[in-house]
Amino acid sequence: MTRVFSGVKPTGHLTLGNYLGALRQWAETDQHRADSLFCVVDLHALTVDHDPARVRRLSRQAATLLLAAGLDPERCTVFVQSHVDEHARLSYLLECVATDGEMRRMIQYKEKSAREQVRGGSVRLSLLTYPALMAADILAYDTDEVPVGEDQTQHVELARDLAVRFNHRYGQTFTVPKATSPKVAARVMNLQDPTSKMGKSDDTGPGIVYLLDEPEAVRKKVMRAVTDSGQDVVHDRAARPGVTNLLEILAACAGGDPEDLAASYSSYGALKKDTAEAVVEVLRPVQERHRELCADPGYLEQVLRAGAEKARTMARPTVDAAYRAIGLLPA
Ligand code: AQP
Repeated sequence: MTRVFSGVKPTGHLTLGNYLGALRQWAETDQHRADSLFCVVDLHALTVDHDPARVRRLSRQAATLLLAAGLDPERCTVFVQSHVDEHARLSYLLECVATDGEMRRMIQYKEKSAREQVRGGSVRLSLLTYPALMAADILAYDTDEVPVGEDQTQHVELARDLAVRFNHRYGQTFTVPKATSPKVAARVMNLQDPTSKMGKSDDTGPGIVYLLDEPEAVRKKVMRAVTDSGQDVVHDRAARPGVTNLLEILAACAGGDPEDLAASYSSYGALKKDTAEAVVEVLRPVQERHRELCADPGYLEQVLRAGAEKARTMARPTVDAAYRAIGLLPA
């Protein structure tokens, strides 16, 4: 059976981008067709300036939202990365296989290190080595497929390269994974700056729809979305990024093809109104389920404990095999 692994970082409140680009596909498709694991990758949240209490709070919230989005612990394994030591153990071995150059080439490293410097902070070494930990997350589970939004495909490519290199040097150890992304909304853009990704740790609040935003807040944000000069509704990411983003969001939420939808609108106002309502409707069941889950925190604890136990059992043989293959004495 195909093995699927993916995760979400508790660096901020989860966004519509996280949902349409990743979570929804995990819940609606992946958990039904594959042996799948989904993880709150909390160690990754320590790669940038962080407040410990906030990371704890966001980790709990992200785990709750994974379940609220429809992940069923009877069908898939839901857990927290730091509860399974194998991730960190394997990450070190992969740092010994990766090169400094390939880490520095990662777009996310370039963007986030530049942002840290603008904020006057220093860049943590873990931000540079983050893709080795992400590769460990994936490779520890003999993963075949990694469903992610477009922004993460470069990191999955690197995990592939590291798996191939390790196998070639030290003998067949890892399954070589590949990234999969949804057909529409694989890259939801910021409503106020549609040339930038809608990112959960960005500062531009009005351009970001959060999964737990009230319907009125969602409507306001979508109605105030930056559109392009010109009046006609055209799907063209390069020339009309604002309108194209709305069309992609509408298509992802209400169904249909973004280019076909473009032909059915003659004004930005109507497009915004329909998009806002479609987003509100998509978020409604997630928010309802989130409320129910918050009323029973013991259930989440139980799911995460059982998930970590299962994940540990799955990861240990592969990580132990990697330790032996690379030349370390068995304990
Ligand atoms: N805007 C987006 N459009 C489509 N997919 C997206 N994803 C993130 N933003 C968008 C996908 O959501 C999954 C979980 O993301 P992550 O927690 O790994 O964080 P990220 O990819 O680094 O992006 P974020 O959410 O914006 O976080 P920050 O601001 O901390 O970088 C991934 O599959 C991702 O592709």
